Amino acid sequence: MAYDLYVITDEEVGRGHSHAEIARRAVAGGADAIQLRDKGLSGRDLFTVATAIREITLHAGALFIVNDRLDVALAAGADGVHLGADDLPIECARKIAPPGFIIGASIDSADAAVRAQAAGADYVALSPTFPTTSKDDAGPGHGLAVLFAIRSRISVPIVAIGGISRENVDSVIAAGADGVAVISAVVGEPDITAAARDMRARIAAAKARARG
Ligand code: TZP
Ligand code: MG
Repeated sequence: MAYDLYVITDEEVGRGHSHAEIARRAVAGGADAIQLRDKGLSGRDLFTVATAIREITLHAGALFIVNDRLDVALAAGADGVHLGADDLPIECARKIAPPGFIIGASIDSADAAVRAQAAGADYVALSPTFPTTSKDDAGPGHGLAVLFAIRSRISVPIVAIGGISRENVDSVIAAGADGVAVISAVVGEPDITAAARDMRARIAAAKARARG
């Protein structure tokens, strides 16, 4: 499963584009995974949007992950759910989810990454890797040294999230990230598809440089 370019939908950053339109434009630019993230929608509205994005991602061959809500993710036929410290514990989600269902976890340290992997996470996201303005309570960035430390302690993929830009994506991959999850660097750009394509190419080039 590829998490190289993991685009998180955000209608505020997306200048009037709907979640579905953001997803459509991002996969057209080669996004490997789309996360539906909206803290304000009711479960019913989130389900409706999730159903639309499921169609878009299936056609594009991209992964579809729902933020926070395992119930919505399962009901919409998503590939997975992304869970943070305030969401269902990973072990609980694992009990409910069918085999093969992806559970991603936000973590803030190498120890937390080890615990998340042991609990059954399929990938971890270092949150936030750098400072971000897209999440109010994100806190300070943990930085490349923490990313590097995590790499030697777990085997599941690591996604860097928070403040990832075209300028720093190379350093994040070099520090051991398997992919980057972004809002502003893609969703906030005037041409979402072109921005996704550019980030995707930068990630591929960085991986070629870092891993040979
Ligand atoms: N979780 C941790 S940081 C973040 C989320 C949802 C926001 C990432 O947005 P950006 O604009 O790529 O920094
Ligand atoms: Mg959450």
